[in-house]
Amino acid sequence: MSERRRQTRAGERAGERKLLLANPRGFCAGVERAIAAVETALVHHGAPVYVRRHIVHNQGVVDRLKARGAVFVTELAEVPEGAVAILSAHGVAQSVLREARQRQLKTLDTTCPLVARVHAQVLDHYQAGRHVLLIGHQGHPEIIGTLGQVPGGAISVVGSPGDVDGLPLARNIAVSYAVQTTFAMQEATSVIEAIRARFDDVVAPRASDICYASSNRQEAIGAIAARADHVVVVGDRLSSNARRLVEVSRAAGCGDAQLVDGPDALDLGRIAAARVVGLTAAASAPPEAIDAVVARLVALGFAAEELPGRAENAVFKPVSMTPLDAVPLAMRGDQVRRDVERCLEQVLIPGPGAPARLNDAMRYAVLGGGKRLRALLTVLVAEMLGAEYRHAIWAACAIECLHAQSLVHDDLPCMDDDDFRRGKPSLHRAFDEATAVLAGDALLALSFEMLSDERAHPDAAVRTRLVSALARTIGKDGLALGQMMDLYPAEDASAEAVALCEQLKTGTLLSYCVEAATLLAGCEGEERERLMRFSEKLGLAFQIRDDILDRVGSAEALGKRVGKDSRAGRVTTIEIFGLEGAKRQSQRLAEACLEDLAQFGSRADRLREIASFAVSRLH
Ligand code: GRG
Repeated sequence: MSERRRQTRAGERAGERKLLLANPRGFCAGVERAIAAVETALVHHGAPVYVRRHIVHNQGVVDRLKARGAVFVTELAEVPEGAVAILSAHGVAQSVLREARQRQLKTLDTTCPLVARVHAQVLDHYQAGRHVLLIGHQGHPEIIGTLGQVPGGAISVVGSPGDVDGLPLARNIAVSYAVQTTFAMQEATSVIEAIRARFDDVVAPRASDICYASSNRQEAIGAIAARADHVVVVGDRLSSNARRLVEVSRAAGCGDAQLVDGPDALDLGRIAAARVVGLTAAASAPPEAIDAVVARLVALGFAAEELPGRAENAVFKPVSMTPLDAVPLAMRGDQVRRDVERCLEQVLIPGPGAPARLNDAMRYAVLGGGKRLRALLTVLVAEMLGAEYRHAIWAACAIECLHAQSLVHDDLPCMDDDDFRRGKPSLHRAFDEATAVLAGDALLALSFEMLSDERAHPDAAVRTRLVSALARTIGKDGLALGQMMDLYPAEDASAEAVALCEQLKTGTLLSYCVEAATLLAGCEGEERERLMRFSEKLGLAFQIRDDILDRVGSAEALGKRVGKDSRAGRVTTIEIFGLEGAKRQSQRLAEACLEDLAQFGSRADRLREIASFAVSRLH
């Protein structure tokens, strides 16, 4: 013990008994947000609402919410179909979200935004081909949730430097690490050091994964514990961050520390001889429990003293009361666009030492633009059928690469000769024609490479079907043929020939989105047939709308030149049926889409929205 500390302790022993109150302590923004979500849901949706597992690790909080009408369950199977199900702040595996969707629950997700950030990073690293080392406590709900973001085996959980040394992994594999948000800072540091010593290629999180609340509470009690005879941590035994505060206190030099959930749990014998007691509280400990423990200690003769600490001003957006599956299509589209963008960013990282031009051109073509309608369609059908979201996003990215390729080649002077696309110069304008040809080729190759990768689906037979179906979609009887018919139309183009050309040129890729989703979900038979019929009509309706927009749309909204079809003398549905006739035709197709979806009930509501978007869109 240092001289200064010895003197301080002596001074404190001479005076009255002190209770040093650590700051910050108690609720964090993520816990407040999760509890408020249950309270608001009880008002908004009415009791009962079902909460999967402890909303936060505190029995007092759980009991209070139970008294107000919340029903706590262990698994979603216990929740009646169609009821409100609230997922805890610790986050859940993707399989839980899938189950919620399958059972048509009205799901509210209170996952702490800082945990959600870790989920997103883990997925990024997995998609970039890295093995993830997750520093945390095996079996904790947060770890189970994070593990469930990627396939089994893609993550190893390590809790100590010894765990790292024992990993059956080669030194030269690419790894990244992530940390449980409530882990102890010092322990994490030693595990990270072991990771850096054990592997050559290590990517760290962009910022510390340990959340601000855990770090601040650990730092504050660590400083007090050094001069306290005893530390009291208010919290629940189940709470990881509470237990870390006990460990940190001991590691900081305090001889004894106890974890209590309220005043009655205090072991007074262990405090009897203490002159200086430090007190902190877990991020899930409610204020009334903390106040009651402080009051009991003050009644025992301790003089309470608030110590200064870091100010906390984190505020999270409240949990939306709109169930996950009922968020507007536009918002769902935003999420898919974001996830597609992130995934493609990972896939298109330039190779080390390779000249950047080709990769730059591919990025120019595929990143940061487009409605991502094909991606959204793939994801929505996959979700409706119960496929995994990450597989759907991966396949959706492959499809977006292929789509970008077709746009790049379509814009070339030897094809449609367009110098503007997605609101910026076409690729051959921004680079040059040879680069545009090669970037298109490389995007085409990439789409197949992605579909044959395990990240598309763990079952090789499914991957083979994904690949061969795409080959059929774009080849001599698909996209390429449609483009050929467009470039070299028959002299006497009939309505059927025009419809076939439009169907092949545009509809086939939209159909492939649906087909890919059925393959990912293992959907066969009548359901699959109905969905494929829906996709064919959707594809044709979408292309007819494209023709209409080329005639009457705005170049600004579309991000491409308009009026090209008539200038090029192309025969489209408009030339056959007139503008109004084409509009009626696309409307009829959208209505027929709804008939194909009738059997799916409310599960297909999103697809109905897509059909109506396809024929009313302005861009
Ligand atoms: C793939 C082998 C192979 C050959 C390609 C060049 C070509 C042959 C085909 C061209 C197909 C093509 C570009 C059809 C037009 C489809 C269409 C309406 C595109 C516009 O789609 P949007 O509006 O675009 O969804 P964004 O930019 O929003 O993604």
